[in-house]
Amino acid sequence: MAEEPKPQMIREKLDVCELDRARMSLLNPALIEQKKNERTTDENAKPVLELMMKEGIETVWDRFEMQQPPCKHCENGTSCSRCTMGPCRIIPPHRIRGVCGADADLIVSRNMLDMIATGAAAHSDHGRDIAETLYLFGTGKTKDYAIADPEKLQRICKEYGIKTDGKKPEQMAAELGGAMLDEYGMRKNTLQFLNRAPKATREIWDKLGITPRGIDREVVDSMHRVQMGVGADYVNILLQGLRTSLSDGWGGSMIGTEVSDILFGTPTISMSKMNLAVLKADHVNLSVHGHNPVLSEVIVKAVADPELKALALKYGAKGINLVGMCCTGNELLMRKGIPMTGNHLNQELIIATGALEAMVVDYQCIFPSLPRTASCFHTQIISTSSKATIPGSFFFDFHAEDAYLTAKAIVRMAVENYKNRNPQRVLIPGEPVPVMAGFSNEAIKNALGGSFKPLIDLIAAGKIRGAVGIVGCNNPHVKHDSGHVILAKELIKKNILCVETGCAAIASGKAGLLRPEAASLAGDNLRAVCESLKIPPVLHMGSCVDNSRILVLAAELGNALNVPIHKLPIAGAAPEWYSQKAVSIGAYFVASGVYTVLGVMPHIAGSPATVSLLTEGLKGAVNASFAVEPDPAKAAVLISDHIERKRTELGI
Ligand code: SF4
Ligand code: MSK
Repeated sequence: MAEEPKPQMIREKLDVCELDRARMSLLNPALIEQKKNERTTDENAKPVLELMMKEGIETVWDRFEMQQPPCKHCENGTSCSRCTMGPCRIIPPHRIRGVCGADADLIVSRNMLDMIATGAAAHSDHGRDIAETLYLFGTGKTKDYAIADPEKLQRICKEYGIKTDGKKPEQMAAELGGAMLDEYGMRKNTLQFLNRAPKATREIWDKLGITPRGIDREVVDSMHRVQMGVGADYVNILLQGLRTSLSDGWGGSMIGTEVSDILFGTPTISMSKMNLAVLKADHVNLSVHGHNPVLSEVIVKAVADPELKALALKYGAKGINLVGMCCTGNELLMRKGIPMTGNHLNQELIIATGALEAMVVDYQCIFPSLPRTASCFHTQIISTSSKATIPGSFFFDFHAEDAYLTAKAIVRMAVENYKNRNPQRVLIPGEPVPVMAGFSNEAIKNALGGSFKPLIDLIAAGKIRGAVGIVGCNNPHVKHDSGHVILAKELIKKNILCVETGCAAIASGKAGLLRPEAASLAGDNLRAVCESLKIPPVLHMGSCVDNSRILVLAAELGNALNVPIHKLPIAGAAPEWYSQKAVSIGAYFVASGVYTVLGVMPHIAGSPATVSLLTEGLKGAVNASFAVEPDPAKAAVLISDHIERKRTELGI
């Protein structure tokens, strides 16, 4: 029998707590009280944040303060360090070009394209890892996965033109996985899921020359264009940004979502719990953080392993409590109902509860600081991707081929670490909030009786004025969760349905908006709809890659009404975004025809031409644009006005 793998320590175990604390100035109680309330709206997070401030344990907010004021040139996007003739900054009136001659428009647009390509690469590489797992399962290289949704496997095979008659699931999986992996290069020169978009939307892309040709191809093309001395036209560069983002939304991310559903199950509506209080004082607590469900799904099985459960009892725990964080957490919450601890700005706080035995991370949105925070507690940080090794973490080189053995080894480490917990240091604040999650498009249709027609009828009748996708991260520029929660509350009051993903959905969950009872906060008409369907007015649709579900929803509404996406009474919003991935999401929303309001200004102000193109000029190209509005209440007005305009244009 194969042995469980042993972890490798990346660099060395960090013992930096006292050193780090010595750098922090201790705050007086009044200041701690003030900062706690300024930094977050998450009531369960506040006592933990207070403890960290009292003990001088650094958090993301401290580092944010230390970084102020930011470099003005970086903030405006007008600094460039792409080559060693620089670095260069644009400082009018004299320094208006870099050494190579690049002006502010070129520098800003190249920086923007770089962000989009980085975000698209991250999402799409995640999608590739999932498609590869499907392929490995199909070709018999791993026995640790199965097909959880055979109907979807058949359906997507048909979409890809793969015959299914008489074929075993393994064969279909191998052929579909292979066909999807082909879409990363340029052998096909097109992406299958683009065909889901309404014809009129696809014609806009074709006319503009932004139909993506291959997922990797667009990312590489973008990287080529940001090299010094390639293009000098900011419009051309930004249009490539749109094309690359479309290869993410309708390509890599959509593959990630659909194949995750095939392998792990298409989400169905179910209840769970959210916030730091889902940790249990008398259990081994193990958190999964990051984005990719390929490992975490197997950890779900390993925590149920009788041998490991018995081991937990032996160490004096009542059991093993698996909890989620950020989007890996969202993947497990959506499909398995695993409780969620919190979103992006909660990741250091969960360690400071003193009740976490292990934080298992895959990739994306993981603070490099986590092992430093963990050095003040007993938590072990366990990294699992060779793309994302983190100094101070224990590393397992995770592969789908021996997934279960690795998962068991990880859970065993967490269980064995329980004895190192100091009960005096445990602070699990308050009570968890119930949440209803699992709103895949399939689940929404089921709730509506089998199709989106009732939703379309409700929108046409004005009972629901429209729908808004609220997505994206947390960012210390914004009081934690406030942008998401205020925006969602304002919109539902106006009878606008909110569909959410990522950290936005977690913010709403912690604030109680994912409970059916939250219908009482909605306008009369939306409230009546939610009450009759027994659903909340804010629907949790999944992780960051699951923004592709929002695209599919928009496409299906457009196809049903026979209109391009830009004519629908819908919008997008990212009130607290921070990540390059969020820029790619925003870009594919806009490129698909969805007006999108950002709560945080991208680093583009140094090029008025770029600002004007993104907020106005794109209307003439893709019939949608970006807006920036940091005040979520004002953003709600912008969105509501947009939705009403679209309704009038549609004659409803
Ligand atoms: Fe300066 Fe041009 Fe080099 Fe950028 S690419 S660092 S602007 S010389
Ligand atoms: S985890 S990309 S902070 S949503 Fe997807 Fe949250 Fe943004 Fe990461």
